Amino acid sequence: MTHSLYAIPHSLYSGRARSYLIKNGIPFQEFSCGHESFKAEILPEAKLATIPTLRTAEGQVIRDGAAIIEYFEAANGRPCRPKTPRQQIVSGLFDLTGAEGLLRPAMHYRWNFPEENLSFLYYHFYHSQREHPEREAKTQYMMDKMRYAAMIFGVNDESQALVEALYLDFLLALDKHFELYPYLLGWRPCIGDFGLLAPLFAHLGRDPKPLQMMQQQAVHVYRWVERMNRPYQDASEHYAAGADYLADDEIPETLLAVLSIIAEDLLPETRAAAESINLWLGANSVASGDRASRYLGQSECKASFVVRGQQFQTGAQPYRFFQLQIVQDAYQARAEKERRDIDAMLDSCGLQGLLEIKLERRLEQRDNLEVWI
Ligand SMILES: N[C@@H](CCC(=O)N[C@@H](CS)C(=O)NCC(=O)O)C(=O)O
Repeated sequence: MTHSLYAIPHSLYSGRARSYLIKNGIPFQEFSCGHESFKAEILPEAKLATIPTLRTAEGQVIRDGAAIIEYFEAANGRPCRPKTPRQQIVSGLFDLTGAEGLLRPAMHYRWNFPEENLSFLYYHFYHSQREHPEREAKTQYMMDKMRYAAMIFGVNDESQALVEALYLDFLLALDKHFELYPYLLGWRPCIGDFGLLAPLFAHLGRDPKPLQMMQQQAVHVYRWVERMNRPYQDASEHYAAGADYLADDEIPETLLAVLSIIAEDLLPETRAAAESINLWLGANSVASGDRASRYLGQSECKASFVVRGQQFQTGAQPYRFFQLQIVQDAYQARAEKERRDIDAMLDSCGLQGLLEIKLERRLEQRDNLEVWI
């Protein structure tokens, strides 16, 4: 019953799925996307050459980190989805933040510090391919492609200082939280922990420049990153550790403080991205089942917004709304009183209105692709 996870150590989204498998005791073996079976056997079913992609022990191919997690969650009684209303929403918001909201600092701290990072990155990009005549050229091509991605997410000479200031505020606030609790919602990880780990492991908690920052300025966050890659609770510094999520649907003040910082760019960026994609949907005839391209933001859909007086322009990605939809559906499924409690919590951390931002069309994952419905 061993599953095969196609992933590489320095891949952002791989860290999320890998950690889920480790924490849930799901046996797997990891293969590089450079492995010959990836192109020959996996790609025809995965449709896109992205990682993580899983081949289950039964032979089913699942592309996308969220879909891999959903596969096991649905099969096993949703062990990592908190049951209570506010905790369930907060878990979803951190999943969204990890998958989409922290790409700017992740890309910035990876690509804009070549002196510290370049040889480390070169090793990983080179070794994610097998031996072949164009290996060196392909390594440079892949590195250039990803370097360019940093700009698509809105990092440039003018915005860099603010990207750094926002990240540092976020990191220090998260550090205060993990000083009290080993996981976001208490004593065990939820879906939000796995999502948040995506940028905080492969990029911000592993590349030399941001790793040093994390170790020197946010040791509790560093420990959480470490712990998220270990099968046991790994919280020995918490001498009165519990075993479950916090009781009574509690969201600690320290976590609300983190969400307040996240809100500063998550909210205006999501609003601007929705406007841009909705304009595109209005101007293009999109049939039900058509693919929602992950490259829309690279050319056609841009989001312009201001954070702390700094203008940003970023690519507007449909995937953000696929993740947001999950949180919105969870909210809608709640009773009215519970929705009011959730609203009050979101208001208290500057996220009011986030759950009302919608695209004109819903998104769904079908046959390993995101499609418009
Ligand atoms: N929505 C996908 C995104 C996966 C993704 O973009 N993975 C990156 C590596 S971290 C990748 O494979 N990039 C290669 C490409 O886009 O061609 C997920 O969450 O798994």
